[in-house]
Amino acid sequence: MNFRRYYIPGSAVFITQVVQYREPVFKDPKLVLLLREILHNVQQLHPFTMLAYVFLYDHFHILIQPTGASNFSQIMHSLKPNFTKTYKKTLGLSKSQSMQFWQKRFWDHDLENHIHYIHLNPVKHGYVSDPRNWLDSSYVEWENRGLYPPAFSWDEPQNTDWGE
Ligand code: NI
Repeated sequence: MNFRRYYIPGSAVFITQVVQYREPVFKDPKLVLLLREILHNVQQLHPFTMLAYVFLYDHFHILIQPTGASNFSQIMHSLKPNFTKTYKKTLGLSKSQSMQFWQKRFWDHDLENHIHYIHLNPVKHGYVSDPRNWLDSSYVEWENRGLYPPAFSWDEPQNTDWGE
């Protein structure tokens, strides 16, 4: 794939990453925690600001803004194998045992206004009817910043075929 398609240095990038075979592995809160930790570690190596995120059972969406020399493809190519390596370790598997944890590709969109899409995603996938009730997202943080007025209408954004 061509990572340079729409890439503008320093601009926010919307990324969707799906687990291989859509296994709902992130029903396990320990694995959500592990994903958060690995993201944090990757952030030390490849600085970025996490503008919005949501972790679902078999995929995640993040909106990140690289702030250093690394671009989003370097960030993802650090995140995916690092997560898999650590996950294998927790399972007691050796390094040589192969595991395809994530789907090979990820979707990226060099657009900035995807925060609503991210926060609405648990509703879209039928897990909750109110995005506030999905705790593994940045919804409440953005609500506290005043992004969402009390009568915010949760209509599905139009023209958003962004992968998942
Ligand atoms: Ni989704």
